[in-house]
Amino acid sequence: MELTASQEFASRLEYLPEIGSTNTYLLTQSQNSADWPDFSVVVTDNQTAGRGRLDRVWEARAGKALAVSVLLRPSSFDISSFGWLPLAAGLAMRNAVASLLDDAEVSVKWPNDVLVNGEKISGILAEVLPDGTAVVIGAGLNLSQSKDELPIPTATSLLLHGVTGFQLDDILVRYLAGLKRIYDELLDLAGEVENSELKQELLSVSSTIGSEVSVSLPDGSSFEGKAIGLDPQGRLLIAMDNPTEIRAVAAGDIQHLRQ
Ligand code: BT5
Repeated sequence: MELTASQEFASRLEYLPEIGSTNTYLLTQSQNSADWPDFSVVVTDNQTAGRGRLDRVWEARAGKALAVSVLLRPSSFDISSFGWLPLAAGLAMRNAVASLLDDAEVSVKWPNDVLVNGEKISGILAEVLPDGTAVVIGAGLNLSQSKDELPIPTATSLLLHGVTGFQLDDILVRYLAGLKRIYDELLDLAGEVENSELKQELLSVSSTIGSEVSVSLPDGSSFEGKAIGLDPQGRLLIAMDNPTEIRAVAAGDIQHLRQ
């Protein structure tokens, strides 16, 4: 597979014709190994055992979806700011998708589902290496599945929005170039995103901020409120009915109730 344009942005780029999970592969390979520098990339168009957040499954058809994982070893900030990395990836994927579509609303649902006209086209899974110094950011993007080849009714693909005849390299380079630009900004900010233009950019593409939401936490509990912003670690801030109470959510699922 020719990935000449994408190669420019990766310190190391490995294309795998078939793999269970690009995240699992990169996590395993890069542990205790200097062979995988910052911004190493693993990519496939045939991921057979893709993983979602909270042990869910990410489904992909052979040759019809992109799976890409990027190893990030931030030099200027530590794990306390790692929450920004998956948000950065969501923004990069949102911009990549938006650059391919003319007439569609492309947004990010917190933390990092990319939605086209409200339907999910991409999901992102961030996993920290056991030593806490690096993160693998995996992104799945639906390319050419038809509606009945997608796992849920509210999923969509680039093909379903009229994008045809594309090369994997063309799609991948849009994502990697965007992620590199945003990651470099994060490095310059040393993870201090509060008061930055990057934070404004993240807020501007979010369909969650400003919405009434239902939040389901990993422990099974849930509550409702209004999503009002991001805290200094990238957690979602929810204003509760009680005007003095604001909750910060680090991990969980969001359902949009109404704008
Ligand atoms: C995600 O999880 O959306 C993160 C998906 C990350 C996949 C990438 S691919 C490269 C890397 N390697 C991996 O093994 N994983 C990463 P979550 O927010 O938990 O959403 C999962 C849910 O999305 C599932 O329970 C389904 O409802 C739905 N889903 C599964 N496959 C989908 C698809 N192809 N398109 C849209 N929705 C899907």
